[in-house]
Amino acid sequence: MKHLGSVLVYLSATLGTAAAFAGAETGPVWWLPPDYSTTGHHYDRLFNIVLYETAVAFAAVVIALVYFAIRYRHREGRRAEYDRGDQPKHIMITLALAMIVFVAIDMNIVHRSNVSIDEIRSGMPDPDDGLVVWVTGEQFNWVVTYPGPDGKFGTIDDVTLRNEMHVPVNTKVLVRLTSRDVIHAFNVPQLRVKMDAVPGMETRVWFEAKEPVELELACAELCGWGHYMMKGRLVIEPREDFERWLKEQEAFLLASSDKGAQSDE
Ligand SMILES: [Cu+2]
Repeated sequence: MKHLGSVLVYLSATLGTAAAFAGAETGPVWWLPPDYSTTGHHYDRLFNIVLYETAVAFAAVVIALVYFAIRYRHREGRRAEYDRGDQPKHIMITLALAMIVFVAIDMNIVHRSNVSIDEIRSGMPDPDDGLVVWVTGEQFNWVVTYPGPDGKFGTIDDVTLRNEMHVPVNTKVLVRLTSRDVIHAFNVPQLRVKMDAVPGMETRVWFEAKEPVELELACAELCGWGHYMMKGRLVIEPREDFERWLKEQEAFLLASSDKGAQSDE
């Protein structure tokens, strides 16, 4: 029984340190890609919390293991004794340790994830306001659709592009996702955005970029032999540039459909 107290103090102290450390605001870490989004810091913070807490718990376990291995090593004249570990004090130690890990690590992470997810979900723009883009995954392209001049999807003036997406900076963008064949995943690491595109249903994800930049739009779901080359260009640009670009696409579409109509005559 005499070690129970010291073991518990040791574990609560190390895990308490971990929790305090992980609670601190953490800046960008060199192994994470730069974050251009307004919500990315939530994910980075959770990533760091999980990393630090599990690292400290791992260190605590290894240090305890090495300590006991040395403390109770073989010595002349000392006999090893077999211990079934089923006495009340053993069960108490085990339960107490499990409770400390559960409360200090698991519940802490679950609580912080819920707070962050609630905050990100509550920021999701309404389809009626802000920019809405339909993105459809297909083997092996991202098909990007804008509603065109009439502002409605599914009409003749929709602007559809393959593997090219433009959005204005400092604007909430709602991405409505679906897939034509298998499950794909819309992924832009630098915006901390990842959402499955599932055939037969719509999923939604939103982001707001803080600065103009050109990024790669990846597929994060192994979707077939061409998965490796399924990528698009995501251009985040000032609002004027975005509007000019969209006008150009609409004009091009109009001109080509006019030509098509003339050649039919
Ligand atoms: Cu894919």
